[in-house]
Amino acid sequence: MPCKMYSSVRKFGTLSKHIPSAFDIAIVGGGTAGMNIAWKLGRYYKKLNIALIEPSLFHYYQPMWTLVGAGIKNFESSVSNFSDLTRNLRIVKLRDKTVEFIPEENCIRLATKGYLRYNYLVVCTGIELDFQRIKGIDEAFQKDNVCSNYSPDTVQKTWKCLQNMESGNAIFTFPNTPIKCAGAPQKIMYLAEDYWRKTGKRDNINILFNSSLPGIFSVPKYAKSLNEIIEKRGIKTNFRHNLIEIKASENVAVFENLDTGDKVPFEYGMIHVTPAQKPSEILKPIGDQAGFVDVDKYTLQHVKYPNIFSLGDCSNLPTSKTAAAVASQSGILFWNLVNVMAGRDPPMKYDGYSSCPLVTSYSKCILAEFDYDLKPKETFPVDQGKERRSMFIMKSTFMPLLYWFLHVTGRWSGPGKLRKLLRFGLSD
Ligand code: FAD
Ligand code: UQ1
Repeated sequence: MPCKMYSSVRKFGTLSKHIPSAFDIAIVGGGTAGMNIAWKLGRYYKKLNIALIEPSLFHYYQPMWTLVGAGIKNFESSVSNFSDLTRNLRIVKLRDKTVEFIPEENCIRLATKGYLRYNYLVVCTGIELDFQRIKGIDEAFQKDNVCSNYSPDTVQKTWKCLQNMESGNAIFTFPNTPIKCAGAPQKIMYLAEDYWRKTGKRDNINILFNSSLPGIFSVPKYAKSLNEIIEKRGIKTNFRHNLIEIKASENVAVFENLDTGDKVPFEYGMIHVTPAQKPSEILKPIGDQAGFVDVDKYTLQHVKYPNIFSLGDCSNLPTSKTAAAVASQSGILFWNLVNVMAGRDPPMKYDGYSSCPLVTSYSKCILAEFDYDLKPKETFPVDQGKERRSMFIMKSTFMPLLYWFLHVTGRWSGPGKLRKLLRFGLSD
């Protein structure tokens, strides 16, 4: 479908005295993906009229929350002001929420500023947390023994839960939907186990990983290592168990056995909740059946609207939803978008690269890296399936620096080049 250019758009007038209502490129969402893309485009295409639409005052480095929950980092180190990150970015920044996509008209509607017309659109609104699928969750969060690393409102409770826990069941859950960072629900469990062992409480605590999934991790190489750790450290797993209710007054969590349909109650001393997650309702006009933005898995271009691109957690790219995946996607999307704008075919193909630093203790980490085929695609010339101190230092010290100095300034597009350099001459 040919794109309607914005000469026909003048009737939309201006959003305000200084802001036009038509843009060469509109970027919806200024999180991990939007910030990187906005900087890439803003830095190299100064003549383009670009808008970045983001409602939040804050930008979160969510991968830090695993370490915040374990008391290793403070919450403040995971937050930056959106305005600080974009001060020198010479594009139009609109603090507003997109409430409607009208792709046939090359148009979006903003909650307060009205309609905005674009020639090209990049959609990166992330994935929404759906805590309300768990009956009783609001009352449960009032208690000291219920926490979640997944929300900025609850992540600081996790460390208190770990410290307060003395005995009984410590339950870590994994929901029955796609989630961001599929490793995060178990990383905090390994950290908790290490903490309770070091503080002499471990013998009184029974650790349970109650997951909707059928196994510990999707990539066989890393699943093998993780199963060995679980066995060695006496953690119990209940797969195909989905949390549906918390009875906070009784300290009971109810799980549905996804194979039999039975409702199974578990008493808990503490519970770490990973909520169900879903794409935003507003994505429907550009979404697939599940509601995620429907893009080609290699080019990141929309399958129906060629002037729309998407990346990150809101897209239907069939890989693990992580910041690491976003970084690799950002380079591909950038080159494909600018080529399509110049009338050429998208030249770059995304191979599904994603990565999950699986922190397994206060000093060790398995750095999982893999592609669409769930084949390891490791950056470093060592066996990354082993727990390593070097990888823990990479996760806790190097990655935050990389994120704040390279990623959110658009200078990082994943470890592809680093990998080529470090693994020169080595096979996969
Ligand atoms: P987000 O970064 O969530 O950004 C979405 C943005 O869109 C937000 O700023 C939001 O305000 C905005 N938005 C939403 N709706 C609208 C709208 N209607 N209009 C305009 N703007 C809108 N990844 C890793 O690589 N490594 C890790 O170790 C890791 N650990 C994690 C641990 C935890 C506990 C969590 C929660 C995540 C972790 N991740 C990790 C995952 C990573 O944070 C996400 O995959 C990544 O942030 C996705 O980027 P995104 O831009 O798609 O979404
Ligand atoms: C990465 O690129 C990234 O995004 C910025 C992450 O999120 C914080 C990661 O956790 C990882 C592991 C990568 C990949 C980078 C390297 C150096 C392997």
